[in-house]
Amino acid sequence: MDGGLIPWDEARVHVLTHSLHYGMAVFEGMRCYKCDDGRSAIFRANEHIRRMLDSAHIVEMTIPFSQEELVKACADTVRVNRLQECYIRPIAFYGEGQMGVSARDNKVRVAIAVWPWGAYLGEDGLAKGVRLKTSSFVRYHHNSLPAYAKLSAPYVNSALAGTEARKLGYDEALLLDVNGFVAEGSGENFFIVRDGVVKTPPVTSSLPGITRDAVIKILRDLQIPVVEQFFPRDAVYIADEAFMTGTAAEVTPVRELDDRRIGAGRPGPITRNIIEVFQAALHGRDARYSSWLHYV
Ligand code: PPE
Repeated sequence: MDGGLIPWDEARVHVLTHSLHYGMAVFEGMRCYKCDDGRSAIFRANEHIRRMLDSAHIVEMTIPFSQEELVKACADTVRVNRLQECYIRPIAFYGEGQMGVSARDNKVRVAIAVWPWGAYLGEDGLAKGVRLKTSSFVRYHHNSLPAYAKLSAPYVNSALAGTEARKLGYDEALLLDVNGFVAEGSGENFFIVRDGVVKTPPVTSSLPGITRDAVIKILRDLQIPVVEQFFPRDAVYIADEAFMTGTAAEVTPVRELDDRRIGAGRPGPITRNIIEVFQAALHGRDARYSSWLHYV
């Protein structure tokens, strides 16, 4: 925290921490995996930290550490906690001092926490596919909140959608954008497959996911056509396959939207193919993707 390693219980902040009140914080989520050779590696650490610095730049927050220092600090935090596999959460936020929405002179604090985190949408969902509900909450327009910045405040939109879907008995929400096109899940990007072509919405009302980017690269390497295109919810109803991507969710198959079965109602061949290659990449089994691994 703020450049030093401190015990978990001492990682505290004041109640007047500015970002706690107004949501102006930038963060990341990464995963560290135990590779087949026994070493642990953070997946695409540099890309995640670059996005964190981009997020800070978008909201004019100055993070007092370089990309290199932040990547090293993430690896150090994993190492001292002796975790072979874990989730990594770096966050930069304004500390206490001035109050008021636009106060910007407070110290920028930076913390990195690590902990073991299992299947985001459940082991069952990962194996058999999850059930989604189109959300009554619309994904915010990029002129209201920047789409490319991973900020804390917009997660209220995600939390409202995610909680609503779970209360209704579904595994996760699917949010539409202000034009009514499919945007993303509360914490995942979204893809469909029909007639062998994979489609995902362009990132205007969704996070430019690093897992999304990895999956697009894998699809191109598999010579499976993939296009970025807007589509309405009914395109999902009639899709052959659908899946979600994210650091926490990895590649999670989707078996239903709004009670309509998608394809055969179980993970389809293209989804399974992607999962296999993605898992090989994460665990250092595929040399094509070795540059994605940052060994701790
Ligand atoms: N969209 C949203 C809204 C999102 O939160 C994430 C990640 C993604 C897309 C996928 O991005 P990427 O991880 O770079 O592939 N969500 C993170 C937070 C989850 C949480 O509940 O906290 C994550 O997966 O780590």
